Amino acid sequence: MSDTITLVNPATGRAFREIPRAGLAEVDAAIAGAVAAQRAWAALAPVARADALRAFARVVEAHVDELAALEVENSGHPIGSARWEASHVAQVLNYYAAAPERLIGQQIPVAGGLDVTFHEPYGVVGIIVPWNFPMTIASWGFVPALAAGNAVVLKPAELTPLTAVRLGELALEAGLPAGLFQVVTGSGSVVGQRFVSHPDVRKVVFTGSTEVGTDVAAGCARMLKPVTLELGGKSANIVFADADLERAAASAPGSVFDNAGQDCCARSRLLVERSVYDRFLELLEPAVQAWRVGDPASPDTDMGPLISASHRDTVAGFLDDADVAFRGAAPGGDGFWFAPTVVLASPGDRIAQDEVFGPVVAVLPFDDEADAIRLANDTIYGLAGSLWTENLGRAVRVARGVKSGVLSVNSHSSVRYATPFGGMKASGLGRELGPDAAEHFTETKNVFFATD
Ligand code: TXE
Repeated sequence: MSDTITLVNPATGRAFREIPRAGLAEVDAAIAGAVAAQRAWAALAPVARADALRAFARVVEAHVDELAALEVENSGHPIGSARWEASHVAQVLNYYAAAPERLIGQQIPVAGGLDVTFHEPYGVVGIIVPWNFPMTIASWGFVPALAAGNAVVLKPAELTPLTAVRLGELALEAGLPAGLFQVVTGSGSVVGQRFVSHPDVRKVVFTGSTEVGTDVAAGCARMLKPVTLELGGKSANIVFADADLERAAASAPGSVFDNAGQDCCARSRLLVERSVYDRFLELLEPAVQAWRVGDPASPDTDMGPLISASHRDTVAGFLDDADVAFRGAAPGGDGFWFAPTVVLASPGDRIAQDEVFGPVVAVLPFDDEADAIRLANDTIYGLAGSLWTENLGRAVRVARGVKSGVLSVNSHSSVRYATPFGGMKASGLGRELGPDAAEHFTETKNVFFATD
């Protein structure tokens, strides 16, 4: 295996940078440094850790444009999205900067003494990040982990390491102690696996494919190591006949084509009540045509290229036997472009079951509320979903009936740092973000003080 990784700009297809591919010795050295740094970090006063995270947030805020430009070049994200992602990292830091002073245990009434609980950090946390949202997904792990008193070693995806590497440098610039937050670039089978097998990494957070995530969980089980998994999705966007159809159609392209569909929350199945199915497709077509695919550096762009040539081949393979209703436009040239595509599907079709991770939506009709819930639940996944209706009772019933971790009524919101995020079924284990995330990076210790 080469000792470097070649980075390619997905909008041009051209290689632009080599980065190191760490070997086992380097990973082990990073973990050893993290063990030492964690002891000192956990011993700091809570307010000192809070101040350090706030300082880190301010440095990230000052580098939003630089981080965004790196993501445009490395990942092909549209500049507007990339700026949002970089700002989001600063917001996550600000939000969890409150956590060190609020990791409040309990005082439990017992006979003969005083009983209290403490939220103890695990020690070193290993975080494995995919290529689709390199900055934001990294921050959902490393920020609450640090806030809870842990050290972090983080492995970005081979294809998209640049923003994570820069965040590691910015942490040092902000005054975080050396060794506390380290970014190690390399392959999943070496660096990622070492997080699983190394006894000093006491918790693993993995975001990526369901297949690899299952192996990571099995490896962590052998080490009795807790693991958080954020995996694939095949989320449904359910449109009832009583919905505001114009609004639902106008927002549908963004719900699945954002980030070129390379989003675990992509609403890649569009379930439409049969009585408005034809009308809805008529409204959807102009919205898809208006979706602007092009140069990610342009502020007018809605969607950039796919991440790699091989991923484009995989996405294209889904159209081999598909019934394409209509497509949007995409540029030609050497980038990994793919036009947004709307496919008519039946429930058992591969396009209606498997995660495409590209700008392809499968449209399926349903007959009534019960049928909509049944179809929405008819995949192995359960990450996100949306439903559109003006009927409040129906909104409540369907939101409770769909087995997904994150649902949204009359909108497509999935991620807010203040609310919990994560999947059911094959979409994952555990939750990130929200008020409790820092606690998820601690274990409870119970201490009894005898008074008699
Ligand atoms: O994911 P992998 P890939 C889905 C999506 C995509 C497919 C493949 O359908 O097309 O997965 O993407 C590290 N031990 N999603 O190949 O391989 C790897 O280096 C430890 C959906 O990129 O799962 C990278 O850092 N780590 C998903 C991370 O795991 C290992 C987001 C993810 O890589 C490892 C990404 C190993 N044995 C992909 N092998 C979503 N829904 O958000 C690899 N890695």
